Amino acid sequence: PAVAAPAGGKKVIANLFEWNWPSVASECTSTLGPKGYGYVQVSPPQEHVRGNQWWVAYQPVSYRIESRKGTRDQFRSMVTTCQAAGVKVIVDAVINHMSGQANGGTGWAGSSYQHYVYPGIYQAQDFHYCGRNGNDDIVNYNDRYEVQNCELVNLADLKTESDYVRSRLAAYLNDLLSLGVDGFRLDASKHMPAADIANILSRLSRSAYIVQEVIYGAGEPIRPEEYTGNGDVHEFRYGKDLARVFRSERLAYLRNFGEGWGHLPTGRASVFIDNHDTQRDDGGVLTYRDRGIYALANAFMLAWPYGSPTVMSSYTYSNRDAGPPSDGNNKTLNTACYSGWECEHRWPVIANMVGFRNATEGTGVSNWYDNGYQHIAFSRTGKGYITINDEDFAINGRSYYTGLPAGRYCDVIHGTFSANTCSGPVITVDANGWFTANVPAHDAIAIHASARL
Ligand code: ARE
Repeated sequence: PAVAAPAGGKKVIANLFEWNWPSVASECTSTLGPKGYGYVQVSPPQEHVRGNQWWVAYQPVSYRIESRKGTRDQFRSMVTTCQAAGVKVIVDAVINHMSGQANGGTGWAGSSYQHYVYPGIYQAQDFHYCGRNGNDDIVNYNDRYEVQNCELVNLADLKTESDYVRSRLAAYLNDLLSLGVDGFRLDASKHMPAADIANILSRLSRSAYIVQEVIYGAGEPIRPEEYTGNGDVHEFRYGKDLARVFRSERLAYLRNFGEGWGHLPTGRASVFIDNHDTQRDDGGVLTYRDRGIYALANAFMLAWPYGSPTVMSSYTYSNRDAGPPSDGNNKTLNTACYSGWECEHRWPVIANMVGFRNATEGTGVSNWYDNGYQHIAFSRTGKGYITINDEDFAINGRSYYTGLPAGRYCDVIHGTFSANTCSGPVITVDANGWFTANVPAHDAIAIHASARL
C-alpha cells in the first residue's frame, strides 16, 4: 500500500540528481539533516547501459543495484546514513521499460543483454509491440493506446498488464524496500495504466511514499488526475506557471496559486521549480542559471502551502546529454559543490527556507498583501511571514502586518539562524504584530517561529 504525501513534519525533498551514493550519504549528514530536509530523492540505482550521458540511468538492463553511482553496499550504507540523519530516501524507479539501444551489449555491472532480451529477467514475450509508426515508437500523445503500448523513445516497453512482469517489478521495488528505502518516484508513469501501477503497488511488502511522473499535456487523454489514487503526482504546470509569472506577469496573481489555477489537489501534488528534464528541455522554466530569481521562486514555493515541494540540485552542464563529472570509466565522481555541481539545495536562501516550511507546516495563508504588481507578502498564520519584492526598485520604510507574537526574528533570507543567533538582519515584530523594513529590488524578507531570538 502507498501513502499519499510525505509523512511527518519534515516534507521537503532534495533531489540530488546523479549524485553518487557516498556523496549523498555525506550530504545527508552535513547538510540535508541539519537544514531540515525530510527526504532525499536519488537517481535510478539499477544496472544500466554503458555510456557517459546522464540518461543511461533510464535504460535498465537488470535490477542489480550497481550503477555508475555506486555498488549495492554503498547504496545500503547511504540509506542507513541518511536515515540516521533524519532524512528518508526516495528512489527514482524505472519500471515502464528496459533499454532502448538497438544493439545489445554489456551493462554497467557486466550483465549481457539485447533489446527485448534480458537473460533471467525478461524475454521477448514480456514487451509490447504496438504495431504503429513503422518502429513501434510513440508519436501521437493524443492517443491513449499509443502512449501506453508503443515505445517511449525506443525503450523496450514492459507489458505491465502481465502477471509475470508485475511480479518482477514488485520484486525489484521490494528489494529496494529491503535495503531500507522509504519511497519511489515512478518514472514514465503516464506510459503505464494507473490500474497496472495500482496492482504493482499492491504487491509491496510495506507502505512507501509514491510519486508518479505524469506530465500534464493540454488536450491529452491521459490526465494526471487518473493517478492520484496511487499516491502523489508531479504537477508540471506549477513550475511552468510560476516561471511565466516571474518572467513576464505579476507576482500579485499568485494569491490563489495552485488549485485555484486548475492544478492538482494540494494533498496529491508534487511540485518543483524545475526538474532534470524541464531544466534541459523546457526553455520556459527557471533554473540555476537564473540565480537570484531562481532562489526567490524557490523561496515562494517553500513558503506557499501547496503540494509537496522538491528542491532540485543540479550538476553544471552545457549540452543536453552530458553526464555528471566522472572518471575515465564514466564512474560518477564525488560531488564538489560549486565546482561542476550547482548544489542549489545549499544556497542559503533555499536551505534556510526549508526551516520556514517546517516551522509553518499545517498553517494556512493570511494577511495577503500585494501592490498589484511585483510586491507580495503573506503570513503563514501564527508561525511565519514573508514578503517578496520582485520590482526593479527597493521598497523602503513600509510596515507589514504579520499577526505574529512580538519578538526579534532572524531574517532567514539574509541570515542563518543557529544556536540562538542570527548571522544576518534581525526583524522586530511589535506588540501589535507589525514590523517595518526596507526590501531591496528582487529580494525578500522571511521570518518564522523557529528562528526567533
Ligand atoms: C535516449 C536518447 C534517445 C534514444 C533513447 C533510447 O535521447 O534518442 O532513443 O535514449 O536509446 C531520458 C532522456 C532521454 C533518453 C532516455 C533513455 O530524457 O533522452 O533517451 O532517458 O535513456 C515524455 C514522457 C516522460 C519522459 C519524457 C522525457 O511522458 O515520462 O518524455 N520523462 C522520463 C524521465 C526522462 C527519461 C524517461 C522518462 C525515460 O524523466 O529523463 O528520458 O526513462 C509532452 C508529453 C510528455 C512527454 C514530453 C516529451 O510534453 O505530454 O508526456 O514526456 O512531451 O516527449
